[in-house]
Amino acid sequence: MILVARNEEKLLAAKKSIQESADIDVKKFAVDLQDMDAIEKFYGEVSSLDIDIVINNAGLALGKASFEDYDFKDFEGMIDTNIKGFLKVAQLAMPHLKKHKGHIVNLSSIAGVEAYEGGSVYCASKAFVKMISRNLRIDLAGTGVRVTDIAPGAVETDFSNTRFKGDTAVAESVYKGYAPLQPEDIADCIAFAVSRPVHVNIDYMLVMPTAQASATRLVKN
Ligand code: 8X3
Repeated sequence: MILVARNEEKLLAAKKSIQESADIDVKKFAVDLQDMDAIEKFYGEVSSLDIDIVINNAGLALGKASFEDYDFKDFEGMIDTNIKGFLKVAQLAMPHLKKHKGHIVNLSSIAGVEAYEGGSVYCASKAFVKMISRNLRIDLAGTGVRVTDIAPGAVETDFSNTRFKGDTAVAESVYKGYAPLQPEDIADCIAFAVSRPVHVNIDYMLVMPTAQASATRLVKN
């Protein structure tokens, strides 16, 4: 298993935790997915390894202002990770995936199918992920490579801390008053998709907390 993220300490913790429950070799690479050269370097370093499944998970929301007032740097940050980094990871994975009849799992969002106030570029970037996933299915037809797009609703992660830039009160309020999804719930969906028999391709999964019925319809107590 190859772990890729920016934070060396978190990578080390994840590696340790995985190796406590599974007897597998875990390699870790500290890579900023906004850095296209760093992604190329990473793929160069793992070129001799057999990569058969890619979980293309990096993505973030920055801010939630109205379009007119949005900090353009935040637009760029989302585009750099959610679109450019996402594309680079996917494109450089192709030779590996074709060689092994592998599987790429892209993480989009409910935001990729529903617009909401303040969502502008975040929503558009997730619609991008959704459409590229559809296109990959078409382009890869006949290669044996599988493509899955998993679109989560509200998942309790660092997502809102990042979006609201350390305003913990606002960030925490996003997940209060109902049971949000946990990262493990989405990991279960990924595990389901990649463990189907090779003739089965799960194209798309939209997964929300039971208390969430749409991007903006959340029932809180
Ligand atoms: C994250 C979920 O509700 O901000 O993709 O769109 S939401």
